[in-house]
Amino acid sequence: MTIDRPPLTLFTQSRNSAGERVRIALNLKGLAYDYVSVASMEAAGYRRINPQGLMPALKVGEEIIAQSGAILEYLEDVYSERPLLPANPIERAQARAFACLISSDTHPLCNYRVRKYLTQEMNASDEAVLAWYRNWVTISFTALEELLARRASAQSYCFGDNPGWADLHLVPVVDNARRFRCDLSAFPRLIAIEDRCSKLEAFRRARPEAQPDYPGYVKTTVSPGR
Ligand SMILES: N[C@@H](CCC(=O)N[C@@H](CS)C(=O)NCC(=O)O)C(=O)O
Repeated sequence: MTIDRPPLTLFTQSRNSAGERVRIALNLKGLAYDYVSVASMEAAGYRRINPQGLMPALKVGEEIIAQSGAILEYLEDVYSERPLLPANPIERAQARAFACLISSDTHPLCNYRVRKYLTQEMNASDEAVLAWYRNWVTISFTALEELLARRASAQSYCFGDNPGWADLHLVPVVDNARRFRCDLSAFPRLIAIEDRCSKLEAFRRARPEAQPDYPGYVKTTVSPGR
């Protein structure tokens, strides 16, 4: 069976951590794509692409896929030459579970629209919202750190010696935690992996400040990561 591989367009913006996951995946798989900044679009225009209005969305030929998890599954199915998931079924499931802890149980609680609701509708102070954010990060990172501690052998990345599914979820959430000045001192394994990933070109090219719509963006040639 021949699998169709139409051109890819990613609707995202620089500070879109779910979109950053997809940007890293595209880079790790060596896929070219067009970048469309949702910041440059009318809200109604983007809702015609993704009725939920959240980023990212991937246009594949004339079809749209929303939700970073669904986009990652699509890329993994169609561009399987450089897999992001481990080969072993148990490890695949564990890598997905690690990622879900971030994408399903952490990110939705800390998302901009949730923080905005707390402030604007619940009259929460900035300090209360910060405490809310740090609470969920600490709970999640404690579990993620323990998951890494329980691995049978030392590995360079979350699940194996190549960066993949779990790592591309980890890096943006750590970056956000730093922006909110969360105390990360209890999570040395997470930070060591995030540090290793951050030196790789695929991750560096996906960072917010490397995107053309980042405020003050300066186009530079990114040298290959170590
Ligand atoms: N579950 C969605 C989450 C998408 C999401 O929450 N995106 C955020 C940015 S990281 C967004 O569009 N936020 C806009 C807002 O909160 O108004 C996914 O994984 O794609």
